[in-house]
Amino acid sequence: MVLDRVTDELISIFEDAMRVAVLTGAGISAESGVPTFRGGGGTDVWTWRGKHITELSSAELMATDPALVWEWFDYRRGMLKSVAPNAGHYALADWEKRFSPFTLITQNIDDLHRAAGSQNVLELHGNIWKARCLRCASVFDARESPLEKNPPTCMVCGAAARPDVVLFGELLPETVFERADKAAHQCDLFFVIGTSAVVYPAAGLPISAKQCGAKIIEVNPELTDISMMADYTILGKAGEVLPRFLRNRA
Ligand code: BJW
Ligand code: ZN
Repeated sequence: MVLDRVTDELISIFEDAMRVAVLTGAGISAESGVPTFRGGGGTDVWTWRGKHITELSSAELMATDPALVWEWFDYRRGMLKSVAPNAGHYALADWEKRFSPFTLITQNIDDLHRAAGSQNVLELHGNIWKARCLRCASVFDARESPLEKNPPTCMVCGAAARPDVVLFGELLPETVFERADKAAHQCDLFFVIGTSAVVYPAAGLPISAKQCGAKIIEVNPELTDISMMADYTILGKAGEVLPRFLRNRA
């Protein structure tokens, strides 16, 4: 069912839910001024030096030109350091206090959920403010922007490091995905927020949840591949729609 607002029926479903899982994508950060990857909702598509995201954020480019990959991420870090969470991020941080279990799964690497106060965030595609050593695999905070040295070096062994993000053609962190998949299988309400739902395996999570009997609520200004199977699609912006689930905040 496609809706243009949060109805009383939806609020009842929300209030009666026991186990809630949420998958977010780039759209939730759009109202903070972060461009999405594939556009939608009137937001700009990310382009950089005329190259496409599948080329820039790829395992292949990491293997052939790691300095360029760092430049691309350095450019994005420069943009992200001045953005703040929006009402959508803050609403989800409130939801976390209300449900147990509550699982927040994000494809975003921008750290804005944590900045909004969410305590437990499953970052499927990593975190742009972390680096991973190419030799010893240590993961460490790398918040310096712009980078002083390209590539940054490992704080443990001194070898070159890479951004701790999951590029196209790379595997997701196994334990993180397992926890997300478990939550999708066990929840009774699953929200899909601000994602075009075309990148796998993340896009498979709402499908698993549906197969296990969960209700699916999508929040997106546009219809997506998930809309056909969602029980409800609310056509709207995350920052406007999500706070409305908490009656006293509407
Ligand atoms: C709003 C809004 C507002 C706007 N409010 N909403 C099956 C078939 C074919 C291919 C594959 C397959 N399974 C796997 C693959 C390969 C590939 C894949 O899925 N490709 C597809 C494109 C077809 N997957 C992978 O490579 C993954 N790895 C993998 O599967 O490993 C196994 C393997 C190993 C070796 C070879 C092959 C497979 C890894 C994928 C990692 C993706 N990483 C990226 C980059 C991260 C680093 C970086 O940031 O640079 O993650 S890609 C990019 O897309 C980024 C995002 O997290 C991800 C998802 O995008 P998202 O969040 O959905 O954003 P958009 O822009 O697409 O959508 C925004 C939405 O917001 C829109 O709908 C708007 O309408 C909406 N919106 N304003 C609410 N205010
Ligand atoms: Zn190291």
